[in-house]
Amino acid sequence: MADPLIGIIMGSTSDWDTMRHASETLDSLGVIHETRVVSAHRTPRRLYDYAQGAKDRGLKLIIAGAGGAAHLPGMAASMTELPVLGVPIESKALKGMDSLLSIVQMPAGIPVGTLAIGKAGAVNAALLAAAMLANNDESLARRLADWRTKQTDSVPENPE
Ligand code: RP5
Repeated sequence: MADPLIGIIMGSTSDWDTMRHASETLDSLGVIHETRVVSAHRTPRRLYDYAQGAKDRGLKLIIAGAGGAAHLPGMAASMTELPVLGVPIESKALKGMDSLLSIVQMPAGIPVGTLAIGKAGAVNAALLAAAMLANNDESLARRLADWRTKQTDSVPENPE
């Protein structure tokens, strides 16, 4: 098995129901990745070790999902030069608006590419990550083009 190119991290096991869509999308594109639970506030040492070591381990990009006061993507981005894509998890109390605003409003200097709340964000994070890697990977570029063609072909012309 080749080394993973993308790390999918999330703040809690409860985020997996959303973040599995990122993982499944990468699987469908044949992009090798790893998945980890890494909490910014419950396991700060684990976050530090993960973010600091990510580039040296060969990862090219990190997808980070978190909910509520969602520090994980921004904190991860502060400790690695790798691109970080953030997925706001739909929280119970505020439907993910808290997650979205926590992730998207990074002060200038440490960027997090923020996606939509929930499943759409998880899927699109994977597609965006694949598109970024595809700039230097012709085989992946072809697989991504095929994925998009299949999606186009799956849309019926009539609603019923
Ligand atoms: C965040 O708190 C996680 O990303 C999760 O979305 C949220 C709730 O976590 P649990 O209480 O379900 O573990 O850190």
